[in-house]
Amino acid sequence: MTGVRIMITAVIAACGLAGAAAAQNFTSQMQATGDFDGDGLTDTAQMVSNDRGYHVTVTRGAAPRDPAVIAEGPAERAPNTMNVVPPGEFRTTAAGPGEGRSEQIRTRGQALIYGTAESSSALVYWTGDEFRTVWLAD
Ligand SMILES: [Ca+2]
Repeated sequence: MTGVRIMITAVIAACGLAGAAAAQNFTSQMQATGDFDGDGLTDTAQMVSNDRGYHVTVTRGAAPRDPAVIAEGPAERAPNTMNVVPPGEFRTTAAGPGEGRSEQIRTRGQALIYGTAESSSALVYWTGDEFRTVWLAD
């Protein structure tokens, strides 16, 4: 009897898990850390997506309860790359969303580049007061 009861319990548990998995939205996540604002504290960039959409946030080590929302959008446009890059010069594209002109940007600290591997990429860098996002030329 004990063996039968254990087996029934196992079947019920398996059905419960399958139902829970089917009801849950698919979620993916990427994370990268660096010192994006140059204050010596580790900052964390995170991209979370599910079937309702995605968002990218950067949380400064100095303000752990106040993440900055960098980007949001539909799930099908969710970024699939996220990298920390050292200080350098970057050329923005005039074709991306925003001001519609190309610009040369010199970053003073670590920055974040996220995007889709086969398409667009965005640079996120600290201006001294806030995070700014620009679209990069290929
Ligand atoms: Ca920092």
